[in-house]
Amino acid sequence: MTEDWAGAAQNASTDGEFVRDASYIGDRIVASVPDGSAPRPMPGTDGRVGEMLWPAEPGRYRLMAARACPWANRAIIVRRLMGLEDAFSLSLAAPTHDVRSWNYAGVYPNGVDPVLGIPRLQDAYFARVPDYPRGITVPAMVEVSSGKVVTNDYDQMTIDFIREWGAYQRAGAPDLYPDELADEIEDVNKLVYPSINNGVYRCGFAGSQEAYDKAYDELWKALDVITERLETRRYLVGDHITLADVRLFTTLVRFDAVYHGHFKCNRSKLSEIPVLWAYLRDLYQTPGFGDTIDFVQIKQHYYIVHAEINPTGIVPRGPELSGLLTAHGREELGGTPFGDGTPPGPVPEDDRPIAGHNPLFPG
Ligand SMILES: N[C@@H](CCC(=O)N[C@@H](CS)C(=O)NCC(=O)O)C(=O)O
Repeated sequence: MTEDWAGAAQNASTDGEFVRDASYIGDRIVASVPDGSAPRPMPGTDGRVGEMLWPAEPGRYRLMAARACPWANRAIIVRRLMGLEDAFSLSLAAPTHDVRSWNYAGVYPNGVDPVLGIPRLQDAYFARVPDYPRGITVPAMVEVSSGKVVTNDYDQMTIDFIREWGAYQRAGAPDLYPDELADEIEDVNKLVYPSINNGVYRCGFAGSQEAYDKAYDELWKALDVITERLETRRYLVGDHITLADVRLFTTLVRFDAVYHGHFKCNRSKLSEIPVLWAYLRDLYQTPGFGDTIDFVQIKQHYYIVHAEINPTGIVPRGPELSGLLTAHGREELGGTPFGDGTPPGPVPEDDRPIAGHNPLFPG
């Protein structure tokens, strides 16, 4: 495990390939927990961490996130699209951190999360599992009353926001994971997750030229496939936004600002690929997507926390990103962003990215 730059969530194999630690506190928060009071072990298990069901209850949990992180960004976007702001609150960690991972210095009064009263996210992990040995990662759902992490499984968490919190979603929330499209959404993910979402990390954290070359080739091959798919269709799956678009968006939106340079994903910038650049602008301008982004925090996080890759810690000023707001013309491809649903309303003031950190919120 590498402990020097970002805690323990990353690993490298002997041939220099970046290997992501994908094990989680994988409890789930679900619409109803069978017989009786929660939490209860899932049927057929002995109740080890990662196998409990918790009930979806407004006010019971807090989403621990950070603007910088693409995996947390998914949870922030889905919470907003589904209108779950009143169901669970949002905590946003500072963009940079040391080996003890995410903290609240400079973000909340006295550097303490105002609801949980903790200075570091690790306190919620240790409350659940003393000496928790893995990465202290965002996103995580924490039970407010006990201060314990319930789950940090970013992917299951977002699916559960969509499927299990229905009673608390806003009227007009889109179905981001329709039954009839779920298989296709997961098929797309078989390419997007390893080669693009994780692919950029595999380029950036490669420990050998061979590992980097392989990751780079896979990334660009996958981006070419996705470009071709998006040439004739407005969205990745079906004719409105789905979880597939959310998953891809959080990587694409960071691409020119971070992955192109910092992670050496530099065959070209996204802004030089007309189809992908238009797709990104389309999503960016869709309520719930671009309005969750803080480019300053994103750049600070990657360029400062990854001291191994960027020892000077200098954060680049560019790129100029106001082009994200230009017309994209993708309406012509048909489809409507929210299908039978409606867009979310304006971002609640407390959840708004800092003015000047996003072209949608000029300083
Ligand atoms: N760990 C999850 C995704 C979440 C994740 O990696 N979050 C990163 C930030 S983008 C994190 O919290 N890193 C802090 C740490 O490892 O200490 C996975 O790899 O599947």
